[in-house]
Amino acid sequence: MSIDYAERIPNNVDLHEDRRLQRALESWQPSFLGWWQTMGPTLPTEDVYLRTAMNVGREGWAHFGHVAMKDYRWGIFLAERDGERKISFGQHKGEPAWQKVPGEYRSDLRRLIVIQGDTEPASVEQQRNLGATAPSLYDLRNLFQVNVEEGRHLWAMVYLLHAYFGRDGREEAEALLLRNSGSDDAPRILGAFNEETPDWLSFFMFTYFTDRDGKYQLGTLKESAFDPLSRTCEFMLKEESHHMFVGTTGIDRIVERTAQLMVEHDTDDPGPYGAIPLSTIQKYINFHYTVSLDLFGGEQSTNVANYFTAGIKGRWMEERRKDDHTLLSDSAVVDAVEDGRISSTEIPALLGLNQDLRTEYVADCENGLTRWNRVLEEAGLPQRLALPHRAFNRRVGVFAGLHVTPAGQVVSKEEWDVQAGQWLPTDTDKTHVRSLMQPVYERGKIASWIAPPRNGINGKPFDYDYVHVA
Ligand code: BYC
Repeated sequence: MSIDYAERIPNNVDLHEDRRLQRALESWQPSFLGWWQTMGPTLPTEDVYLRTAMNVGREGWAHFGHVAMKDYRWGIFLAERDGERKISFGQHKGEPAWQKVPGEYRSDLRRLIVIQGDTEPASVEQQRNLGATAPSLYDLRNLFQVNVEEGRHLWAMVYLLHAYFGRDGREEAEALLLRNSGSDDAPRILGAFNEETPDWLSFFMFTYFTDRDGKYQLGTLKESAFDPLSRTCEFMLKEESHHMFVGTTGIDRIVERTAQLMVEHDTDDPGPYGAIPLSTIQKYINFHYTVSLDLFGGEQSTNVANYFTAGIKGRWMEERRKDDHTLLSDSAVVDAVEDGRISSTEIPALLGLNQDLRTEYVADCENGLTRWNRVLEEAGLPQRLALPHRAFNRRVGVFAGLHVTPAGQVVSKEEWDVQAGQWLPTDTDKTHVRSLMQPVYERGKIASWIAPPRNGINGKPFDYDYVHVA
């Protein structure tokens, strides 16, 4: 399954054997490159130490080297095909996985692929100006690595649209480059992808919380009966883990630096010493976690029940679940709101699958909090960070419209409005964070508000020339 780099579009799907498809994708390629030039990273660079996929096998799949970003070889890489693969859930359980799109599921599958595809370029757009304020060359390189791979993930979805959905697939592929994050006229589809990522604290929170939604959604699409989608997602997940590593260790290093300055100056407010106060970090957690919870859709969803029954979207770790994988007679308890109070209700399990996935995600998010609190504990500090209640600050699902504190108490709108500034980043918090965002492009140097990483990339030291800024 090695990748053919002699082709104009690197791929491991024998693209040259289907001239029509190859031509269609080659005609989309300039649109993609045009989008990258106008909506991609704004900082001019000569080259960046990037990894490029070489094969999709388990070990040593990537090559590292300095590359001019516009010459990055975006391509189409699917995980290896298992010719024996069977559908593992839903009404087609036990049947061979589909190599083509069944007519009756065409529009649902296209919708899921378009939603997934839409998030990828959206995140590049959100992050496009961050290069101007990078805390180190190491971090700058990681930002660009994330950006080029999100670009590749767009290619992954565009390949599926072109190869399996005919003319409307090609139209959707064009439209993916026409919607833009935060645009009034043509915004991105999901809420979190229209929010700003104006500073590096937001970037690390985004890669921790929002990329992690990506991990879970891709994990469910990897279970799909539509085999090309499954294989695409399997390889995307491999790339995705670096993005979450960037988020996790980015926040580790911010908390470490904050704790260090709090101890050194014996203060709760290390802001004047060039750090980000814990209270601000907590507010950013509150914001990014809750907008990411919205990405799981409603607690009760007929869409998700239909996707599961059809076999097009499974559950996280479907094959490890100890049930019949059809869920026809199972029930689940999901969140509800009754007379303005948070409660729960029992519903058919199929309708509750968005919350099933959200629950897996929440448990995973907790791991970060444990890590960051360990950093505080090791510094001898009594403060702790926490995830807010899942009903706090929600716009999608049963909690939308309810006013709930981070501790989970329902309050009036007036009370919520008075206190919101203690829970979510205020203009003052954002201004302080932005004031710290001074670029550091010198090898081996780092900004005041973040600790250096423990290790460099691919065995290189921290002071390696990861990026040559133009
Ligand atoms: N914003 O039945 P419901 C990633 C709509 S991130 C706006 O509860 P469903 C990445 C919904 O469309 C992963 N609208 O929703 C991360 C529906 O509309 P219709 C991206 C929303 O369909 C970082 C209505 O509300 N992938 O990869 O069960 C960097 C009723 O909703 C939202 C996916 O999301 C929202 N947040 O679940 C780069 C996977 N939520 O039908 C990349 C594909 C719901 O009434 N998507 N609505 O017009 C899906 O599986 C599902 O569409 C969703 C929603 C989970 C998003």
